[in-house]
Amino acid sequence: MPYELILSEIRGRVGLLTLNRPQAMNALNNQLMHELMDALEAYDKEDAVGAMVITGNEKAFAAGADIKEMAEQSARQMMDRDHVGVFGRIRTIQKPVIAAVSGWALGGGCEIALSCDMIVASESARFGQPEITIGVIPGAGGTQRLTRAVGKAIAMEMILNNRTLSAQEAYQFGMVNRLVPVQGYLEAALTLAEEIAARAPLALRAGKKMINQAFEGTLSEGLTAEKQEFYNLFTTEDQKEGMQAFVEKRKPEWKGI
Ligand code: CO8
Repeated sequence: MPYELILSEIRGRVGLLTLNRPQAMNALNNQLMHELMDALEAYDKEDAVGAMVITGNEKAFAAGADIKEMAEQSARQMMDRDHVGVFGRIRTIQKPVIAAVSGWALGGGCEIALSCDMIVASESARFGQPEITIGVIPGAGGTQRLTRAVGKAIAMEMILNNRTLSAQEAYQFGMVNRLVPVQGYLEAALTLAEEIAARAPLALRAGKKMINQAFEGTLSEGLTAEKQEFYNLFTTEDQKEGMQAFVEKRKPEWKGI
């Protein structure tokens, strides 16, 4: 696929997407965001891919939305071009997505990481929502997802006073799954993604959907939906295969049906 600002490749069963605007700290301009979302959606439909990893480079995952592109925009222009809506496409991805973060994950960069299902961080990662310093607030879920991820007190400090979190702090606050030395963070994310990609595809999709529902909805709605998803999985061949394989003491072979 002819992308200019991202790199995309399949490694094993993992679709690896690398933000590739290093001269601008991977600032997320409109073109880059469209390419990223197009590539994620393509891998979501691709049978050879079971999970995705989004990464940047050692210095920057992404330093936020492209300020130079936004600086002169009117509210009307921002709405017409739906700058925020393109970030929202990540929510529709059904396969697991892992962010492999090193260096700066600021503003929209932090929001992309928070929109992923898991975060693997290098020891040099730094997370922040510095929008207050340029006269705005996070617009791609930061006020909502960050607050759920790290709690109200820390989110307030980050969003109202530009506190950045070190990788260690983000790990302690439960925002990050794995904390890894810089030279190993991408491999760690790819290994985690490969492990997940080898699991039963329909159960993966149902599990992701239900956890996201827990994040967004009420407990009673979530419990009702979970029960339905659980029963639905008994219509699949993979459920029969998984349980039969356990009984026969062998490894299951998933078909995704
Ligand atoms: N936008 C545009 N260009 C950027 C951005 C950015 N967000 N970040 C860095 N760059 C550019 C710099 O302008 C510079 O370009 P040039 O060489 O042409 O001057 C180049 O990248 C290298 O950057 P620095 O020289 O500044 O590198 P430093 O190592 O000194 O500093 C920092 C790195 C700390 C990351 C610094 O660049 C910085 O503070 N960047 C801005 C961070 C920021 O404020 N991010 C929030 C942006 S707003 C946002 O994300 C809102 C999202 C809302 C939803 C989406 C709607 C579209």
